[in-house]
Amino acid sequence: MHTFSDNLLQTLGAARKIAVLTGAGVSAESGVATFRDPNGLWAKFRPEELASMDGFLKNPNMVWEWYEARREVVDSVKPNAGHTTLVEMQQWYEERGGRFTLITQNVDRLHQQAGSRDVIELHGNIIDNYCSRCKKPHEYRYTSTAPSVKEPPRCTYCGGMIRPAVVWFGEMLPPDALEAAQEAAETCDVFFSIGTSAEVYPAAGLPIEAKRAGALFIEVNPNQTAITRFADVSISAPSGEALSALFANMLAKNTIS
Ligand code: BJW
Ligand code: ZN
Repeated sequence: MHTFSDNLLQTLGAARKIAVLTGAGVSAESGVATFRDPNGLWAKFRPEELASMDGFLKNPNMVWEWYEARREVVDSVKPNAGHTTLVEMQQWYEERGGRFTLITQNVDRLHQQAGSRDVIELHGNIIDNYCSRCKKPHEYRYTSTAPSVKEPPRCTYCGGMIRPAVVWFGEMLPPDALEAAQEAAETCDVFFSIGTSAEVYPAAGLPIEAKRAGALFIEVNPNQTAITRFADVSISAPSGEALSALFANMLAKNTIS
């Protein structure tokens, strides 16, 4: 059982603008592997080999199959207490005229599946696909009932290879998403960084920008990260457990008194 200071629970109750950055750790309790943990997705391959245009062009079938395997996992899992608590928090703050911005690096759409609204996706999603050459969207979608596709489908317009609609290393983040995330970071009262190693930029810069602009910076992660030393409050526990306990305590504190 976690104990949270009265001061923290009061600050959360009084906050008007909340911004939250999530990473792969939030989906860990649903059974989706993270990237950089010891048994994570990159334990066997170097990130650039799988998550870059160069890697895709060198090894299209391997990269495509890696995404298909991850789609199979994502298709079969459910949001966990971390996802659902973030939905409840959004409702609670918005009902009181506050602002709650959920910014995610995750590509699994579990936040949306849980019911979070207006989620800012910094790194795209693993569901959609588009042509790596002419950039037109492609209708291919993974389905558990169809036989798995072993190589990238071809574009109906130009014959180019179809790729997942994620953001790879060396690629720009969607400009609108990044701008909205930066605006939320710069104007929030409280910024949460949850389940991310904070190794990948520009996402990893958001908590620091928020803190510099005066926000309280809360990190939720069972392990130390690249930015733990900057956190005002560090909650060292899995996010499903930690967020449900934190929110329940916050509600108790702010309804009784
Ligand atoms: C738990 C838990 C539980 C476990 N509960 N927690 C500035 C400085 C240096 C480099 C750069 C820079 N700016 C840009 C760069 C280059 C690069 C970069 O950042 N490189 C770094 C590695 C140094 N960035 C980019 O290329 C970005 N683009 C860009 O900047 O464009 C402009 C530009 C273009 C060209 C040149 C220069 C600039 C794009 C980044 C795209 C990242 N894409 C990926 C792959 C997506 C596709 C896919 O899914 O396959 O996104 S990389 C991968 O990492 C994925 C994730 O979203 C991202 C972050 O990972 P995350 O979520 O933090 O996961 P993990 O595994 O790292 O951490 C999990 C955490 O969970 C751990 O801390 C655990 O402890 C914790 N955990 N269980 C809570 N139960
Ligand atoms: Zn094309």
